[in-house]
Amino acid sequence: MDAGKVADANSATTTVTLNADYDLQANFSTTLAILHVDDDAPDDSWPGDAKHSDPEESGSASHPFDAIQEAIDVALNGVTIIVHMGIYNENIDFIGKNIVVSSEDPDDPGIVSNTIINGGRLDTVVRFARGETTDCLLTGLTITGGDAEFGGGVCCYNSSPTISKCLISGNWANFGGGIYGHNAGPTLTNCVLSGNWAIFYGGGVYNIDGNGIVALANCTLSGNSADNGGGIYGQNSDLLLTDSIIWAIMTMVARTN
Ligand SMILES: [Ca+2]
Ligand SMILES: [Ca+2]
Ligand SMILES: [Ca+2]
Repeated sequence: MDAGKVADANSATTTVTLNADYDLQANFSTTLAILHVDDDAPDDSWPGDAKHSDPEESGSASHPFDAIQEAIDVALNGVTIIVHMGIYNENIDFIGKNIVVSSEDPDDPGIVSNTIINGGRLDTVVRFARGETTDCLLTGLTITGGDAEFGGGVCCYNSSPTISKCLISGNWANFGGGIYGHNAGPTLTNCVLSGNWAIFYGGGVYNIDGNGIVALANCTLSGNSADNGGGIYGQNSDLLLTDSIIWAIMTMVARTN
């Protein structure tokens, strides 16, 4: 039985009658086209701690969520999530949604460097692993504090998101300190990847078995390091570099097998 098929999406309430024991799962989505996330909104009882929230939080401008993942979870495709300045201690997953997650102004470096997702060395900071397309956009945030086997800062698996105007810095991994792609074709424009580190391959970027072209345009990679491919390591993948700079502690290795 699929309760979603009997529910009226336009109704505030719905009734489901069960004639046996079932596990019920209800997925709630918002009707807002723009969602706001702010870690210190006026009605948030505990700024900086997403466990204690504004009781009326809805993602509206006046009652924003205090965690980015909360907004992603209720967003429909095409929604824009505005992340207001602050530090968000999260490991987020776009869960297949083609949405925009943006800081207040991706063109303002001061805002970008002060709108931070810190993965707390717990996992990948930002994950795209359910078929996100180029319509899925992450823009104007700082991604740091990642620590994972694959992709400390960003992990793209079976997906081709767009990442623009982000600072991806200080992330660790076994493979792909800054960004890891597998069967993926992410597009990076106007990004800075610095100070990321991988134990084995791809301090800045590691891409294996690419699906489409990994494209970097107007990006700067500096001070990334790894045993192999400090800047970028590609294996069985195509890389398109345009107007980008790679410098400091890097070796570029491309291998096809
Ligand atoms: Ca704020
Ligand atoms: Ca809070
Ligand atoms: Ca909350």
